[in-house]
Amino acid sequence: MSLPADLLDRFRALAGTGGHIDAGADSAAYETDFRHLYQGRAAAVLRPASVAAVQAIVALAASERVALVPHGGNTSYCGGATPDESGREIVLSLARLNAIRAVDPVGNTLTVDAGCVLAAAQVAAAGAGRLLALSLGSEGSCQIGGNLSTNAGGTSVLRYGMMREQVLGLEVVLPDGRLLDQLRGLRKDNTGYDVKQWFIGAEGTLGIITGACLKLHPLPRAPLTAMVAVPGLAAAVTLLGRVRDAFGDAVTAFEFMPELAVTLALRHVAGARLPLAAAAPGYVLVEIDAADDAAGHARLAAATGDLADVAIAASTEQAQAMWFLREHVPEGQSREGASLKHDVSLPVATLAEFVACAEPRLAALVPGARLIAYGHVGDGNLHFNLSPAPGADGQTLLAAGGAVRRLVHDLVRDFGGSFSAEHGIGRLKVDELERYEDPVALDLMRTLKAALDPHRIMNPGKVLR
Ligand code: 2HG
Ligand code: ZN
Repeated sequence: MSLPADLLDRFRALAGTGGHIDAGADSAAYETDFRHLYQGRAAAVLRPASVAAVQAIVALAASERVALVPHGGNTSYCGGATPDESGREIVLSLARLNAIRAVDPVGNTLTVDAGCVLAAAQVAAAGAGRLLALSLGSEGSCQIGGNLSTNAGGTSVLRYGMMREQVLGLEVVLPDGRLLDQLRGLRKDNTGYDVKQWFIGAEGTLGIITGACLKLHPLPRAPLTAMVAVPGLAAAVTLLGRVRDAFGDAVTAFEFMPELAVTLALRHVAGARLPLAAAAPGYVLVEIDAADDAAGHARLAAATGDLADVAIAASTEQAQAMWFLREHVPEGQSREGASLKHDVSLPVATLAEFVACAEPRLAALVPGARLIAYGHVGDGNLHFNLSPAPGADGQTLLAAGGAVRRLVHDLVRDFGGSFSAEHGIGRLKVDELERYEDPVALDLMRTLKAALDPHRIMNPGKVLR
């Protein structure tokens, strides 16, 4: 049963002209996540074009107890923006709220609507000679509101931190329709509890972010981008230490890919190519600020030592090609067939030991399955993914998904790590949060949820049950 027709009419009127999509063929894209883990059904999709319209919609939803599912670029790995199967939830897309509100190159801030696509925000910052320091494979479609709501990570966390660290001010529509207006670019503002933090990483369960004031940084100058062949993950971690000894905080990215990750990208993604002389058990993609000169190259050569196969990008195009390969690892794996994904973080020094412990246990549970543990090694974050054995039926692997997840996440807990490094909880990891989160922290989360959203209209079933 959907919502009563007259109620839907009232919502549509609030969304304004061109501001709604009725349930049906056109709403399909909003009813499934991009991994196709979930197939929901929406009562309607609303696309308001002003903050006032978002407020009015939320106020009506609160009085009529209608659940809202905030929706950005739909790139969640955890089903965070997908409605449930009831047909009674309204998807609220922020896509039409996509203005660049202001760029301030003196205060080094960028103020944007939540529906602004990340790449557009990056371009606006670059236009003012500044860097917006969030970089993701999905930056051409993900939106700032989603980046904030999931506290997105990506490939420059090592230097600049996650999305939370880019935020100076926020504007949020609360679950009763009021507006929290903290859209300031102040670097210092010690006025009691920092309430805007509650909404970052809350995945739309406490309110709807409509605008943000973000930090800008100087544009990187003469970045050195290089790919280094390594014998494995342990060698990559050793190299990380050496590169950081040599260059300190100028290391902006340090990504690891095992051979299979690269093989699948090369196999399935047109335009992907390996810039090195030969295949190797693993590869590191490293980026270092202000190091693309003779002295920087010499220091990198000293840091890489015996690792002979090193390619330094000689042009922006070559650097982009290295990033293209890295960013298409997920596509290579998904085109290979079914996959199981885990997004874990661990103390960096234990990464290789963790994988060595997990591998034989996984081999016993899912014989022949291929491990692709890759990603943001500089941040201690591995995408600990599995693909079926060559030629094997993906269904067998997927059927073992629950047992594999338990094995991996229990081991992560034993190593003092996190089962969700950067992708968030969404709907996918609600059970995991209950199982692994500190009970006191969980209690605080539930207390906050009950206080801010007593009618549970904001993205129900995500993060908390
Ligand atoms: C990445 O780092 C994304 O490319 C995708 O976070 C991770 O494949 C994945 O699970
Ligand atoms: Zn990632």
